This record gives sequence, structure tokens and C-alpha cells, in this order.
Amino acid sequence: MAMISQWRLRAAFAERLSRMYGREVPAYTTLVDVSREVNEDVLRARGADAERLGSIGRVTAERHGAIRVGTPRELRQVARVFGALGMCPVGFYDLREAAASTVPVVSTAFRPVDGEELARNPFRVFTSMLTPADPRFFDADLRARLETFLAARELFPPELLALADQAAAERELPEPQAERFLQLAVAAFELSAEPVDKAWYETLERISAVAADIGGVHSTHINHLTPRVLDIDELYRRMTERGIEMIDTIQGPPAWKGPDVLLRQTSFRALAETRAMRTPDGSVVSGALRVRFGEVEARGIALTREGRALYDDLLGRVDEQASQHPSEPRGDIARAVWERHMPGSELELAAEALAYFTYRVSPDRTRDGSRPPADLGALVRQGWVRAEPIVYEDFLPRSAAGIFQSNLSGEGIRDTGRQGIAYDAAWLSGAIGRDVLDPFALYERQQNRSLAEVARALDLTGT
Ligand code: OOG
Ligand code: NI
Repeated sequence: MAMISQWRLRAAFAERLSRMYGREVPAYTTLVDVSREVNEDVLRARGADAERLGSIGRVTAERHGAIRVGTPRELRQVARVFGALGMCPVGFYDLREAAASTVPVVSTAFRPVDGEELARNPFRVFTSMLTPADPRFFDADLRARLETFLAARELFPPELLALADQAAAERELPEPQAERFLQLAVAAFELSAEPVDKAWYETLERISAVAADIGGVHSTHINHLTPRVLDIDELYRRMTERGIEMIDTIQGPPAWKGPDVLLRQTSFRALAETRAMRTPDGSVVSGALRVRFGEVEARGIALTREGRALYDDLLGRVDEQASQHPSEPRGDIARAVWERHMPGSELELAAEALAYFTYRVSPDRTRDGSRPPADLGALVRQGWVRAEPIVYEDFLPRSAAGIFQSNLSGEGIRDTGRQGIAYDAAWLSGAIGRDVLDPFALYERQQNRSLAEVARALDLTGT
């Protein structure tokens, strides 16, 4: 019998999710079409250089989704479903603490971790969990009602979880089971047609639209699916030309003359979708909710801890200058700050250990009998070794909070007079029941492996 491997399951799941989302949210299809057009144009204009951060095949198929759940128990189930697809929890994002946030969640991202798997299909899902125990958002009474409501619902049918466990254990599924698994998994993330309890939803909405989206209904859903584009500024212009109103900024690093680093994202606001609502007297009326939106992203080079500290520092400088010069466009301020402080070439990023690279012995250097230098910078400069950028596979907390925030209808409430509960990656690992991996450690491991290989090939050990 034909066996379907984990990466094929992952690719098929991403594909089917994309088809479902396109049927239900037509603006998503526009976003995908425009992204494809931009990518083709960039490929034509820049040639091989356009594929420096991933093959066009990978980039065209590449998506990330986002879901939100209510409890550690639900998160453990999510981990089983994504575990079946070879995706592990990576990174801890505390969106309660991101700038001016009123978003009561902590998050991680499920994604493949090793290079080969990422190259096959890098599908990832930003996954957030509500924090009902945080007294800045929920009082004791609402917390209790919320927890009771969440404890009583079932997001994933037992059959789906059983198939997921089988796929994770055997690293593949026989074709018929794979088909069943994919059907159930896609259905679990579809928007439910079940009537929404209007009064309960609105009670939560007064505290936070995110709390209502998560805890106001009996199911979860993909709330956006994000294609990857090679020129996000051009995409932004083209979407605007087509009359789709984007949020007013591109989040993350500015457009500038240096290399793309980390992640730039933008989105269009959630569209009002008709939903059945049950009113307190039991009748069902037609209402509208804004819960699903569109987002697009451009990915750049992964930064090291030092590079990331520089990024965060520059973000602070830009904030400061933007508040001093409110009439100047933030993008212009950011570009000027970056051009002053961020190294403008891959070579400099590598030499200053600000970004991660895969190092490979260069096949074109002729063997003239000379000994290679021991210093990595010199090896690269003299052409012994090539530095290929490692693409950033993760997310940015402040951008994520911005994406959440731009899609909330109400302002939300956060009682700053109260002390929040501190959560961290270790806590989240305990809640999920598996290690939340450190993204820096993953990139570093990839870089170090390549360096060890270079040292072996050039016989540098001992120098
Ligand atoms: C997740 C928002 C964060 C991103 O790309 O940063 C996100 C959500 O709205 O649930 O997806
Ligand atoms: Ni997103």
C-alpha cells in the first residue's frame, strides 16, 4: 500500500487548507495571485539572486497560518496534530507584553526544524493560547466562566488525534488513513456554521476581541493564511491599486538598501462575515463577525542574538524619533536609522556575527597550493568559502501584536494597576508537554554544522 510520509502530509495539508481558505475568503485568493505575479517579476528581474533565500518552488508554496486556542489541554492536542506533520513548537512569544498590547495570549509557532524538511515544505502555524488567569484582563468570575466553557468543548475529534499519533510514531500513514487524517484536520480549522451565543460572545468582546474569538465559540479556525512574497513593497502597491485596503504600515524592518533581514509583514483587515447568532430568548438571527483576515510576508536572513539585540535597539530609536517628529513618515525615519547603524551587506553581517549563514567550501577557487587562512572572514573574502544566508523561519512578537491589534474591533481592556502572571518558554513547554525549542539554537546548530564541514574539507583542524 502507498505510504504518505510526514512531509507529504504537511504539504498536502497546507495545500488543502489554502484551497478551503480561498473558497471562504476570496480576498485571500487575490493576495495569493498578486504574490505570485510579484514573485515572477522579481525572478525575471533579479535572476538567481531572487532565490538566495529559498527556491522559487519553496517560496511559491510557502504559507503560514495562525490559530488560537483556549487551554493547555487544547494546545497539547494541537501539538499532536502538527506533530503528525513533522512540526515542533519553536519560540515563545508573550503578546501581552508587546508594545501597547491588549492581547491576552502567549504563543509559539509549530514548524519543521531541520534544513531538509524546511526545503521540502516549510509550512508553519503561529499558535496562540488565551491566558484567562491573567488578572489584568479577566476578573475571577469571568475567568471561572471562561474556563468552564473551554473545558466543555472539543476542538479535535478523537479519531483525528489517534491518526495524528499514528503518523507521528510511524512517520508516515497508509494512503487511506492519510486521506482521512487530512479531511479531519482541515475540517477542524474551518469556520464553524454553528450559531454563536450572542450574549456570551459580547461579554468576552468587552474585555478583548481576541478572548471572544477564542472563548466565545465551540471551535477554532485558521484566522489567516499568509503567502510569502519576494518584494513586499511592490505587493503593497499592487494590492492598494486593486482597491484592497491594507493596514497603514509594513511591520518589521524598513525598506532599505541593505540585505533583507528577519521578517516584514503587512495585512488587510478582517472582513465582516455573516454568522448565525443565538440570542438570549433562543432565536437564531443573522449577525456579522470579523475574524478572518489576510496577511503577506517577506522573509530575510536570520539574525544572531547580537543581531537581534541590534534590531530591537533600532526599533527603540525609531520609536523615539518618530514620537519627536510626528509629521515625518515612520518608514523614512526607520530607513535613515538603519542606514546609519545596520551593516549594509551580507559580508559585514557575517563578519560581525550579526546574522546566520551556511558556510560552504567554494568549488571555484583554484587549488594553487596555498594554505587557506584560519580566519573565517579571510576565508570568505579570499573566496575559499561561500556564505549562504540562513532564512528566518520564525516570527516577531511586536509585529505579531501589531497584526492582532490591527484586526481588533474594540480597543480592549487591560488593567495596568494589576500584576500580570509571568509565563516563559519553560512554562509553555510544561503546558504543551514537549520542549518549546529555542530558534537561535536551531540556526546556530545549522551554522555550526556547516563550519565543521568546512574545517574538515579544508583541513583546518588544528590551525
Ligand atoms: C496571530 C498574529 C501573529 C504573525 O504573522 O505575526 C501572526 C493571530 O492573529 O492569531 O500571525
Ligand atoms: Ni501571521
